[in-house]
Amino acid sequence: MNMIQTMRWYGPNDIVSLQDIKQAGCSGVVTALHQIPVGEVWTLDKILVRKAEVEKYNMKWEVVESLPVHEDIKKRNGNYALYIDNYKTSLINLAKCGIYVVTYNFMPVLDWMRTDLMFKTDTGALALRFEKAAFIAFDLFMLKRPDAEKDYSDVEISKARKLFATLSGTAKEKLLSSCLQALPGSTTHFTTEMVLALLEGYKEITPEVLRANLILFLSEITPTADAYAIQLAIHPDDPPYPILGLPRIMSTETDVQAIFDAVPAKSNGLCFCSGSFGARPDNDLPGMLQRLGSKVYFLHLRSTKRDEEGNFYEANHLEGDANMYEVVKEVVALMKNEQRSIPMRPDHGHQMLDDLSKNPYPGYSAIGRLKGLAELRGLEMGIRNSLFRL
Ligand code: CS2
Ligand code: MN
Repeated sequence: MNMIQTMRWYGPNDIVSLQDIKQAGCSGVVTALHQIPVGEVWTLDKILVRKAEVEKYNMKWEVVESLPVHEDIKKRNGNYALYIDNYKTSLINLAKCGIYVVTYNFMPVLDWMRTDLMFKTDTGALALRFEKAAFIAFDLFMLKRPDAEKDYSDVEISKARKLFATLSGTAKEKLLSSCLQALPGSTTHFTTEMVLALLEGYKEITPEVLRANLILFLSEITPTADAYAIQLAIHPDDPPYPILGLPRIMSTETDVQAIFDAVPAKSNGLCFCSGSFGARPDNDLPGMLQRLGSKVYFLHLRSTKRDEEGNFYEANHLEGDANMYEVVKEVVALMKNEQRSIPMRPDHGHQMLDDLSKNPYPGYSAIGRLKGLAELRGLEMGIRNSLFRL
């Protein structure tokens, strides 16, 4: 039982080709039909076209990431009933095409948030970084979210103000464009007006309401998912705490357990992202794998380097604060105990070497991910051999 090695491919417009992914040693690909607007049905013909593209390179479309959840479902208003029906139809269509692992998230408005998409590490390679003071400066002085200052301490506000005063015009533009980066796989940006309007829609949605809406959504789709052997894999919040006053409900082990308890269907599972969970010091990554392992249907492996103030950057895959040796050891034990292979992908990678002159999707350049994948593959092989063969 091995980790099934995959990389994310953003489709025909991705500057990283299927050939590149094949050469990185992947047997499978993680992709999505990014061209279909959120909420619409993924039709059989469109799924089959994408599947055939992948199979031309002798790889399998292993995981869907993401089948996005419409904001109306998260808020449970507007056209949510139609979007849930559409979601079920898309799941059925995917299963009919032999694609069974489906990743999604329940983060309101935004997916992951970073303040710097080109943070220079000590080697000159570029990483994604979240700097708390910069984020607060964005929130208070650029987005100008109403009442935002209530969410921060005086010390935090004065730090953000000082930092903002030192930023050049270009640095301010960079900060704004990093924070307004739209969803992964899209090249468009939000505007501050758009974000403010979207935030307004969540005014009444407390974490309890959002959690209840997720539970209702799962109660509605899991009978279909179970009937078609689909494995749903929810991705944790990134960063794993509330931002911009939005509720976040998938940040800790307790959060995950609450959803598993409320909807015990087999199809209700987790995308274990060591990078997202690991940005919080109170998340015990190996322990989470021990306790939640049988529900882990997909793995995102990466590590972040945190500091006491809540800043973090994405470290090399085997470095940073996540103990990747322990994490992979738990995964190897889990796969052995349950006699199943779990798909994994290196989540993000540094922009380095020849990729520095290219313009990849943030976090998704070829060489940095190839390096991460190669290291993780070696780590897994070493652990497996030392545990089970020697
Ligand atoms: C991913 C997430 O790009 C990334 O960092 O880990 O954005 C993930 O694709 C989604 O949250 C899953 O729905
Ligand atoms: Mn992830």
